[in-house]
Amino acid sequence: MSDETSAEYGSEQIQVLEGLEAVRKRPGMYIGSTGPAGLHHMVYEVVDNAVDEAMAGHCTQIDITLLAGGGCEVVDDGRGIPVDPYPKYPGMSTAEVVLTILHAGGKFGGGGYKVSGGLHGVGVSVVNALSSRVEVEIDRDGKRHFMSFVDGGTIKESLHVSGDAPGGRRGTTVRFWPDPTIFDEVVFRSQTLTERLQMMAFLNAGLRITFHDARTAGHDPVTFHYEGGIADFVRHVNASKESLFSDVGYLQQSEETDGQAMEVEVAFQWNTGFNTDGLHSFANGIATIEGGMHEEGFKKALTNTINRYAKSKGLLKDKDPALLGEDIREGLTAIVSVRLSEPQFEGQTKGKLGNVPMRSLVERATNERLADWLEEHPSEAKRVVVKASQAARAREAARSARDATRRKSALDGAGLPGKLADCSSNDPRESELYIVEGNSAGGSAKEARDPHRMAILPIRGKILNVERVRIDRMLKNAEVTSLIQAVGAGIAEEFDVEKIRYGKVVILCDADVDGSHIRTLLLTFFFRQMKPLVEGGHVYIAQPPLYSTKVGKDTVYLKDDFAKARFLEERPNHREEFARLKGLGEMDATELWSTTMDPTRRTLLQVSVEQAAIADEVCSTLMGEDVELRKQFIQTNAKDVRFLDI
Ligand code: 28F
Repeated sequence: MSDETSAEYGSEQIQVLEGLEAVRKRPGMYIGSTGPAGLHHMVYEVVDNAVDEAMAGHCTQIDITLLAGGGCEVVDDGRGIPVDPYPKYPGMSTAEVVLTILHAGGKFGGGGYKVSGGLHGVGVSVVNALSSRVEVEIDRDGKRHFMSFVDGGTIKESLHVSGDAPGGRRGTTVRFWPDPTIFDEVVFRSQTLTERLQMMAFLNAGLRITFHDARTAGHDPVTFHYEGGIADFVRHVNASKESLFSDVGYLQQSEETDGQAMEVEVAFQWNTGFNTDGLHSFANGIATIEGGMHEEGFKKALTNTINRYAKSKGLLKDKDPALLGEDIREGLTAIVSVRLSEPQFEGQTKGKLGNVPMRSLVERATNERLADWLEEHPSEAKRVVVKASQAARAREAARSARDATRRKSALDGAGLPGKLADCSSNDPRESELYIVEGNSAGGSAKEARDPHRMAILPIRGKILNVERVRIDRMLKNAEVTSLIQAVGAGIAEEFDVEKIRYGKVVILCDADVDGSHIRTLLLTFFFRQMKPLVEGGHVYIAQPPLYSTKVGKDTVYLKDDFAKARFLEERPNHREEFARLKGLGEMDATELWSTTMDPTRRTLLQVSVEQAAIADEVCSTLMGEDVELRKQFIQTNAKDVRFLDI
C-alpha cells in the first residue's frame, strides 16, 4: 500500500464498513447459516481467538458466560490485544483492526490472517458485523482499555483507557449481542455450547475453559480442563468399553516447512469391541468428519507399522497375508489432531482436510513414533496384533462362508435350508416367507398355509445374539444361515434386494416375552445385515389375536383390545371369560389361518426402518458391550416388561 494520506485514511474506514456490510448482506457465506448453527458459530469464532492465544502459550483460562440480557461474554487471560497503532491502517489501533478487519494471529492463526477454509476461522470481525452491540475490554500494562461498536461494527466508543486493569490482570474480554434482525433466533443453547467447549478443552491440553449460563439462577459454572488433552479424550470415549490395555498411546511431532507451521498429535487405545469407526480427526480444533489428508496418512502408517512390527516379532509368519487396515482398526479409538497455518477445508460439509503436505507429515510421524511405542509396549503391541489377526481370520472365514452360501444356492439350489417348507411359486411378488418361532407353531403354520404362495421357516429357540459376535461366528449359526439362504439375497455389503426370493418376510412370534425377544433379535439382524430389505418395506410382523372366548361350542378370536370392546358392544350379555393368548401353539391350523395368515382377514404390521433401528438400538444397548449403558437402559425401562427378560 502506498504511503497514506488523509484521503486514503478515509478510504480505509470506508473499506472497513464495506467489508462489514458485505458480511451483513450475506451472513450465510461467513457463518454457514443464520439459524442456530450460525448463532453458535459466533461464539466459536470469539473463543477461537482466545484459544489461539492459549496455543501461542499466553492464555490458560477462558471464561464463556451467557449474559442475562441475551449477550455472550468471552474472557481470556492472554496478553490482551495490542492497543498501539496498526501500521498498515493509519489512525486505527491494532485492536480496532482485529475487531473490524483481521483476525488475531496465533501460531496457527496464520500471522494475523486466518485463511477461511469454509465456515471456520472467519474471525471476530464477522461477529462484530452480525452483532447489534460489541464491547471489548483489553487489560494490558496495568491499564484497562475499552471500546464498543453498534449495528454491525459502527464505532460507538472509540478505544480509550477506562481505568486500571483489575488486580493488574492481563487479557481480552469480548461481549457481543447477536443482531436479531440477522438471526432467525438469538437465544443460545447451553448444551450445544458445552459440548463444543468440552471438545476444545480436550484438543488443548491444560487449557481451562469455564462455561457459565447466567441467564437464569441456579446454573453452576462448569469447567473443562484436561491435562492429558486428546489422550483424556480417548479415555473419555473408551470409558464405557473394555480396553485392551490401560495405557493410552500418544505421539506428537511438529515441523516448519517454507513458513508453514504444522503439528500432529495422535492418541490411541484399542477396546475389545468390533467397531471400526473409532477414528476421529481434527484440524485446528475443527472436527474433520469427512477425514482427509491427515487421516489418510495416519491409516496408512498404522497399517504398515503394525504389519512391520508383527512380522519382525514373528507374530505374523512371512507366509501369512498382511493384516488389512480394517482388521487393525477393529476396536481402535484414536484421535488425530493436526494444526497448520492455512488449513484447506474441502468436501460437502467442509469437513475434509485437503492439505497434501499433511499426509506425509502424519504418515512419517506415525511411522516413527508408533514403531517406538510398540517397541516400548511389547505386551500391548502383542495384544493388538493378536486381535487384528483374529479379525483377519474372521474376515476370511466370513468371505469363504459367504462364498459357500452363494456357491451352494447358485450351483444346485441345494443352498436352501432343510427346515424350509418352500412355496411352489417362484414369483417374489406373490411369495411370502413366514419365519415362525418354535417347531410346534412351525408345524401348524405349514398345515395352515397356502402352499402356493407361503413358505414356512421354523426358527428354533433364540437365534444367536448377532450383536456381540463377528460375522464369521454369526455365519456358523444354523438359524442365521438358514435365514440368509431362505431370503437368498446374501448379507451385509453384498446384500442385493433384487435377489430376494419372497416379497414379504413375515415374523410370526408368540405374543409373550420370549416372542418379543426373538422379534427384536430378528429385526436387529435384518437391520444390521439386510438393511435394504427393511428399507424396501419387505419385513412384516404378523399380528396373532390377543384374546379368545367361547361362544357356544365355538371359539372366537379377537385381534386386540379394540376388537374385544367391539365384540362386547355387540354381545352385551356375553358372560364367558376372555383368555389372553400366549402362544401360537394354542391355535390349530384352521384357527391360525383364519386369524393370522389368511390375506383377506389377517393384519400384518409393515416394519419401518425407524422401528428396526429402535430394535437395533435396544439390542445394542441390551446385548452390546456397553455394560453401563445396559444397566441404565434396564433401570429406565424396568416398567416395560417387554425388555426385562433378556
Ligand atoms: C475473548 C476473545 O480475542 N484474544 C486475543 C490476542 C493477543 C494478541 C493479538 C489477540 C494482529 C495480527 C497480531 C498480543 N500481544 N479473546 C481474544 N488475544 N490478538 S485476540 O494480536 C493480534 C495482532 O496479529 C497479541 C502480542 N501479540 C499478539
